[in-house]
Amino acid sequence: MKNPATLPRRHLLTGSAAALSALGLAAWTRGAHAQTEPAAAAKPLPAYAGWKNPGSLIVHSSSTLETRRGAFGTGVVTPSSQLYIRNNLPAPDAAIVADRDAWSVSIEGVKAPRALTLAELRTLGIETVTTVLQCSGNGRGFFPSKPSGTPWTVGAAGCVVWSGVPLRNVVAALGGLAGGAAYLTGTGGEKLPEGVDPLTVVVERSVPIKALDDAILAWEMNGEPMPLAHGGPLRLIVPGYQGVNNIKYVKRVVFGAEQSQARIMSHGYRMSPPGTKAGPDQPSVWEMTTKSWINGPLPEQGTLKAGLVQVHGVAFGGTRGIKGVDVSVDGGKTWQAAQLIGPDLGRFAWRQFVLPVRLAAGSHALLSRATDTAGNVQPEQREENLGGYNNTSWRDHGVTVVVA
Ligand SMILES: Nc1nc2c(c(=O)[nH]1)N[C@H]1C(S)=C(S)[C@@H](COP(=O)(O)O)O[C@H]1N2
Ligand SMILES: [Mo]
Repeated sequence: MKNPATLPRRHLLTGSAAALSALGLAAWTRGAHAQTEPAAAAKPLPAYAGWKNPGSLIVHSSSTLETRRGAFGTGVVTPSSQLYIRNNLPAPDAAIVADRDAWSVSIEGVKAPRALTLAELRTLGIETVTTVLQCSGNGRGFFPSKPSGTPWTVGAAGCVVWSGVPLRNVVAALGGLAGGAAYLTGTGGEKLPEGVDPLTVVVERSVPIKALDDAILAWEMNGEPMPLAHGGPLRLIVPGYQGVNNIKYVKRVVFGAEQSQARIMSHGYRMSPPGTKAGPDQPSVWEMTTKSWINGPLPEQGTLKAGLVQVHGVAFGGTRGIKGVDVSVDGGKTWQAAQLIGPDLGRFAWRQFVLPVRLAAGSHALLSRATDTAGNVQPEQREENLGGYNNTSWRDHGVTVVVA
């Protein structure tokens, strides 16, 4: 990938997200599996993700790859080769994963602040947690208002197993919190373009301090060393929180009284109602809320044979587990309870569900509606907002199949 620092100043002066994604787009390189791609004018995988399975992914740009709905399958864990990618800045050079143990993260806002290497972190504890990683813009493609940003439908999400050290162990090893901490802030280790105010481009996010109970500094993903494309060597995982809060290549963690002043925190990723301006007074995208969708059968399978069909999909509740999922095969007129299929990998993971139904010839609108363990029911309508964030509408996520 081209180093942004070497790019013409003309681009850098704007410092806008559009200019940066233009930089990413210029960096197309043919991925390892590109030859096996269907003849369609699909964009090839970018080099840093060349190891992914191109048939399972929609390549929107070199920094936005979406899992195909039909690729989710019915196992709980999303294979790394099929997991979506979202980078706000070009991914760092692979040199940062050459010596993983040498990576260091500075911890501030504790009694004895200092930098720790990954080798040291490995001595402080190990925990494994399965979480839904979902971009807050997942489902943006269903907004009729066409908000700017990637028009993801359902595939900017996956269910992933992370291993690392609980952040609270690290805090304890450094003498405990210094006091007055209301937020936990993580900073990404990307090289920032020169000639722009770092605060306008740095990926730095704050979450409420209660997230410290579950947060981990992870060096493994789905049983392998954290891939560079997903934040290796080290990633901050905040279980149950929207994707952007899970900082890749994390190089700094601060416990403090204030939220980050970075633009991605103060103005980006805010739930701003139509007619307002995005800004610090609007709610930030933090905990995910209850959501589900159907992954099969799908219209792209063509006309289905009349008879028994297994309607299946995924459901999750952010920081809460799933109590149940109802499925409708008549556009929401009537609902039936689906079965949750195992294994249950905990409250931050998604559950797969299935409803066996007999479908007669005709067109059938299939819908799913999840309820979490706190009794929150997935809503029918999306919450309109400027950024197209947090679309959990069951109506939007339905599919229509034709049976003959
Ligand atoms: N350092 C860093 N962390 C980041 C980002 C980024 O651009 N840089 N993107 C965020 C966003 S918006 C999302 S949705 C997730 C995407 O994670 P993935 O690419 O591993 O799927 O990472 C988050 N963490
Ligand atoms: Mo995201």
